[in-house]
Amino acid sequence: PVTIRRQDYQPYPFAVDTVALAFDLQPALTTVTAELEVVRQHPGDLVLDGEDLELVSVAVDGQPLASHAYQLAPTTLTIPGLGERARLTLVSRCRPAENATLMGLYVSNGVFFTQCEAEGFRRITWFPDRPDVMSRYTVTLRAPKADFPQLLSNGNLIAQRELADGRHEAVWEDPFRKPCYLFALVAGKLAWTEKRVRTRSGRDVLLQVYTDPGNEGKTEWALASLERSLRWDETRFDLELDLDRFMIVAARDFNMGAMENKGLNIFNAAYVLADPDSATDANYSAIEAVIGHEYFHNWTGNRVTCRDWFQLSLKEGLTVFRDQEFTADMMAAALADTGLTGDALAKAQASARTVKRIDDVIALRAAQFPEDAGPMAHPIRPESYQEIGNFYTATVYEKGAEVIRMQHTLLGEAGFQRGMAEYFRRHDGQAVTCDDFVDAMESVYRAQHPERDLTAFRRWYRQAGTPRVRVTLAYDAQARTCTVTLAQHCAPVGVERLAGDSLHKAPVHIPFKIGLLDAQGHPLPLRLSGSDAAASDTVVLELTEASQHWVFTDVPGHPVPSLLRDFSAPVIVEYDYTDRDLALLLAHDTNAYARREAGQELAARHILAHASGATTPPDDAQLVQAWRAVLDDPQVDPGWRARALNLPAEKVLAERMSPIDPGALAQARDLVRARLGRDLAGQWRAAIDDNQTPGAYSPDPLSAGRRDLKNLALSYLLAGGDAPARELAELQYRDAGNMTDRLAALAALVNHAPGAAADAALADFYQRSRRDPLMLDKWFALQATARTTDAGQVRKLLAHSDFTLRNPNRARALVFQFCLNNPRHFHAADGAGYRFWAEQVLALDAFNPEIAARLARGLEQWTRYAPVLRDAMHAALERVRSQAGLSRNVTEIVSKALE
Ligand code: HT7
Ligand code: ZN
Repeated sequence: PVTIRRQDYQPYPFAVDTVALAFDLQPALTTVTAELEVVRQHPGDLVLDGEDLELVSVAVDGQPLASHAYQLAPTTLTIPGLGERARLTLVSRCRPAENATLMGLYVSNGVFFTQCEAEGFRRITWFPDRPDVMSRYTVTLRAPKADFPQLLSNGNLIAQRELADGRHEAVWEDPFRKPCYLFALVAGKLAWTEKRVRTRSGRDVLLQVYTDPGNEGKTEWALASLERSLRWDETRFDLELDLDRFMIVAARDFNMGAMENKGLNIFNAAYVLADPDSATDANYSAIEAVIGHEYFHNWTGNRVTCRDWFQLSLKEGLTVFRDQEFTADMMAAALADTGLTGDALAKAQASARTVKRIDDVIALRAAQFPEDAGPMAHPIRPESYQEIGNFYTATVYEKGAEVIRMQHTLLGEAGFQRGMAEYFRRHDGQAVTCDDFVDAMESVYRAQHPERDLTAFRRWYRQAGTPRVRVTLAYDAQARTCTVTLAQHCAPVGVERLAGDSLHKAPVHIPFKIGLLDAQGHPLPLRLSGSDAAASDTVVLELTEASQHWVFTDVPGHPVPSLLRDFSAPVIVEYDYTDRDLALLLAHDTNAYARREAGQELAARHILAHASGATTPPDDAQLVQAWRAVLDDPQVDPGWRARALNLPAEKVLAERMSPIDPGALAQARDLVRARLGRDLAGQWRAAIDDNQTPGAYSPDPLSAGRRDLKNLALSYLLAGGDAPARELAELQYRDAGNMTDRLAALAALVNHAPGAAADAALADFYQRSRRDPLMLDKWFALQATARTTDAGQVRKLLAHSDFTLRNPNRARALVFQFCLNNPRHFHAADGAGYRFWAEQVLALDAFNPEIAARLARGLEQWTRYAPVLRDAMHAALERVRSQAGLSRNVTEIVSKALE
């Protein structure tokens, strides 16, 4: 496979000013006529990309070209000898109904959809398929009206007419220049809901959400989320919708979450459709986040796009940061409608923001930290790739968002918004680089701090790996000072290891938020020696060198530090806390993020000690006591409490185990959970009683937090073997007024009380789900991750009449959930899980390489496991690698894993 390198970027020799596309849509064979106005910018041939296309004809300025006047290779069409300007007409054919890759033009449930990012447009027509070629598009769609009554594309509908033979035509014009990856069309039978709203500047715009007929009743939340997104971008970022019409269409078959095509977002139906009976609190929240994310791309991604795909984090990291902030603001805003006022409201809002931050960090640590330590490790701006589809990663997205968040921390909200305004002032309408973004931010940062710059900060874009920050405290009782030293280090990761000693990683700029507590847990006012800033209980230390120290004055006794508050940087902190320190922080830290973190560290120590089979097992009474204190604290809100009392995920714990022994880890976690369940049974019961949410369902964070806590309590009780709790779970399953409670009760029964009642509930859930694919996905996923489901049982589910590997959501629900989220059985010592994995990777790769490659990543950490598992994983990886005709996507993943 060819490796593409960032440093090899060359501008395209031509601008493509206008693109006129005409589609004769037929599922079996669609004809596309593309007319391109090209203008020379640099010397060179015109090379167009194309994949799985049948070329019908080529003409230049209306004159057909004979076949010897161009060169047709498997994936390129070269037209040499063009002058300054030319009008190209290219006619090609593709086969949408046969297209199972779900890239380019495809048919799902009888509806035509497109997916062009990253390189799908080349499956629709011959074109320079790269983001720095930006053009104005006019699109004509023709199709039989009875089967395809709605014909949608980007921008504004400018004409519609009936044609002969029952066909009709629609013409769309997008007023904005765009790269081809933002092109979209949808054609089919669709139902929709809509709302007209007025933008801040007084323009009336139409918001629409389309879905398969019969499901329009489930689009209310999506439409409301879209309107909230529009308002939020106006108020927080001063960015207004630039179109007259903004459409979202739900697709049942979709490779990812959603796609931000200009004015015509296409979404995985899982991120559009919701009602209380079929969607959980997590679904509601994810829908709002993804709708926000795609909407925010309209500016960060579409108005200003990427010069090349190495710059992907320019739009993705920034847009994830924006969607995270949107969700936090929406959670805070929703609390204002729950009857809370004054201080109580302010406290609940602060807590909701922390809960959001905790959830984002949990996701980062579970997915990105392992990625950053494995064979696919890459900087947020990768240096090379073989297949760009493999680089839509947690690093580019979530670590990318952390890198933006750090700039926000360094500049402050007002400074960051000034930087954003400067970025748009400089680059609106352009395809740019990550450096261009940091340049805009740096212009503000330097104005704020003339003696500083972002030189060290820029290294976050070039260096892979998670830095470790070692913290040491030196207390001087006589001088009443406490010296805090921070030292950073980042080990070589991924391909860097091949460079050995020659690799030098320079220090990065780390905003490190810190507080100090006294021995009773009170916050200490912080005064930094040499600074005239007023004392405060939190400061951000800016670490830019390998090691630096800061002296705090007037410190009355040896403090307990509260470190990396709010997770102010994507790093791993090393500090020698005692268990008592951790219990103190969990009981008293005023920073709710760091407070929870202390409890998680304490729990991790207990679980890891059990998993290591230590000769003197830890005394879990101490952990029980710390958990009891949180349960008994009347001050804290239920959503935070649920996050604080949940045990660290196995994936996160595995990062700290060497070699990883998933069986021992699962057992140890079970043991600790059962102990907490038993010893705190009274508290868990009280938590259930106190956190009922009667009345109409609302996904607001207070109600959702109560359900989180109540359902966590239920699972602890069942895990502890509490007999009456089984009945409680059965009743909750039967009487639940919403999907969150019903699914939680079912999960608790299946996982902690398997038997006739659990089986009956599972069967009942299946009956309720039969006509709703998203509910069926939940039914499959719950079983795929169950404590009792091994590879044999998954195979049985694979044969179920409702299972199909062709639908990505269904494949993710069963196959991915088992391989990625059921470590206990996936890593069975007999290797059955790995053999299953290899079969499924190969089966998927035969028709959908993007999805296959995501599953292929399931074994990339193989070298870190205990020897028996490692050997079996190695064999499975070799089996996949040796398959003839393997896609470029899967080849890149397995060969890097085996390197
Ligand atoms: N920008 C979108 C990326 C995307 C995608 C990439 C590869 C294959 C299929 C895809 N569907 C969507 C999603 C986003 O980040 O908003
Ligand atoms: Zn995105």
